[in-house]
Amino acid sequence: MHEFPTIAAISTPMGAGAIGIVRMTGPAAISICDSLYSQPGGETLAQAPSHSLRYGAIHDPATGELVDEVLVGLMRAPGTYTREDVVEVNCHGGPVAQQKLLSLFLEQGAELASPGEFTRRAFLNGRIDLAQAESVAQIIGAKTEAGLRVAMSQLDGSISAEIRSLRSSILSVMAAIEADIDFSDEDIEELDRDGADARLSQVEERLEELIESAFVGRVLKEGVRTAIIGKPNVGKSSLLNSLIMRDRAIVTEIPGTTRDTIEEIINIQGIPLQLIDTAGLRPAEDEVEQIGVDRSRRAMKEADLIICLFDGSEPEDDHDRALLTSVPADRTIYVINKCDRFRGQLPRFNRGLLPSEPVIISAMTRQGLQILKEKIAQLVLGGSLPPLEGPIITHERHRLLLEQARGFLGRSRQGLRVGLGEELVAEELRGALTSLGEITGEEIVEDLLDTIFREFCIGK
Ligand SMILES: Nc1nc2c(ncn2[C@@H]2O[C@H](COP(=O)(O)OP(=O)(O)OP(=O)(O)O)[C@@H](O)[C@H]2O)c(=O)[nH]1
Ligand SMILES: [Mg+2]
Repeated sequence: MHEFPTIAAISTPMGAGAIGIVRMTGPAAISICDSLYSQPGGETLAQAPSHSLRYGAIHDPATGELVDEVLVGLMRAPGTYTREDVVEVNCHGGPVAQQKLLSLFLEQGAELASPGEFTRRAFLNGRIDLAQAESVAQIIGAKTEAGLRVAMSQLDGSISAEIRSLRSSILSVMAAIEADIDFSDEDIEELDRDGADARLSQVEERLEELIESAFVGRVLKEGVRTAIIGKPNVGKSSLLNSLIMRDRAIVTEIPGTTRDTIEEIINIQGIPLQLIDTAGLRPAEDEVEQIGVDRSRRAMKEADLIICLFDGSEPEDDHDRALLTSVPADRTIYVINKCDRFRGQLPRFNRGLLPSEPVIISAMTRQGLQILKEKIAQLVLGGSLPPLEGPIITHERHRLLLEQARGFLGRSRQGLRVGLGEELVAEELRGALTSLGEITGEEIVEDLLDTIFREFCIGK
C-alpha cells in the first residue's frame, strides 16, 4: 500500500445544516485529531476502539478556546473507505465551526484534499476500481432515481467483473497466439485459427450488448430526451407545466413567449423523461428569438422523442406544414392541443396531415394527459430499448473504450480469418486489452485519473 500525506476536507454540502462533517484520512489522521480533542474521561482517540463514535470537545491549542462539541467517528485502516485511518468529526452544522475545525487540522499538518481525493485514495489503495469510483461520482450527481439505482448497483463492481471476464477470454486467446509465435520452430500444435476466432466472436457479441446498454444507461441517468416542438402559441409551455404540475415556464397569449429552452425531469411509469420546452418555430423577429429558434431545432435533432404540438382550435397554416416536413416521424408523437375549445367537435386543424394518429389534449384542463403519458411510455418501452437486466453502461468514457475494444477485436478476428501474421493479430488484441483495462483502471495513465476525479466534489 502507498503511503500518502494525510488530507482533510469538509465533507457535507456548503451552507448551514444541523450537523457538518469534517473528514480526514491518512497515517496521521488520528494523531492530528487527538492533538485537538479531549474527552471528559480522559480517553484519547488513539486508545479508543476502531469503528466507534466518541463524544468529546475540540479546543484551539493556541488559545485554549472551545471550538465545538463533537462526535468523532473513528475508523482504523484497513477497513475504511480509503483503506487508511479515517476520522470523521461531526460538529455543528454552521460553516464557521466546520471551517475552524478544518483550518486547525491543516495547522496540525493535514493537507487540504482536492476534489475526489478520498475516492481516489480508495482507488489507489485498491479498495475499489475505477469504474466503481466513477459510480460514486454518479451517485452524488444522480438526477433521476433510476439513475441512482444503476449507479448504486455498479458500486458493487458488476461492470468491472464483466470487463475482467472479457479481458481474461481475450488473454487466453492471446496466450495461445503468443505461444505459437515463441515456439513456432518447435514441434507443438499449430494455432487453431478458427477456434480462436470463435472465442473472440463471443467476446465481441458481449461487447456489442454492453455498447447497446449505454443507451439505456443514458436514459436512466439523464432521462429520455423529449423535446416539445411546435409553432408559437400552440401551448408548449403550458404542456410542460401541466406535465410537471407546476408553473415552471412562462405562459402568455403572446406568440414567441419562450425564448430559451427549458429542461425539467419527470417520471412516467418509472421512465425518467428530460422534458425540453422550446421556443416556437417560426421565422424569427429578432436576434434573441433567432437564437432560441436555433436551439429548438438543435433540441429536436438531439431528442430521443419529440412531442409535436398543434393548436386544434385553429386551422393549420404554413408554419405547421413546414414543421411537419422537418420532424422525424419515427420518433414523434403528434399532439393536438386546446381541445377544450372545440369540445365535442372535430379540431379545426386537419389531422389528416399527420403521419400517425394524434393524441388530443388540453394542456389547460389536463384532458387527455393520461393518454399522452401512456403513449410516451409505449413508445419508449415498446421501442428498441435493450433489456434492463445485467450490467448497464452509464459512462460515455466506458462506451467509447468499449467501442475502441470492439474495433481492435474486429480487426484481430479479420486478421485470423485472412491469415494475417500472428504478431499483427496479437498487436490488435493487445489494443483491445488496453482499452478494456482503462475502464477498470488496470491500465491507467495519470492524466486519466486527474480528469475523472476532477468531476468530484471536495470531501468525497
Ligand atoms: N384554451 C386553451 N388555451 C391554452 C391551452 N394551452 C395553452 N393555452 C393558451 O395558449 C397561449 C399560449 O400558451 P403557451 O403555453 O405560452 O404557448 P407556447 O407554445 O409555449 O408559446 P411560445 O412560447 O410563444 O412558443 C396561452 O394564452 C395559454 O393560456 C389549452 O389547452 N386550452
Ligand atoms: Mg412557450
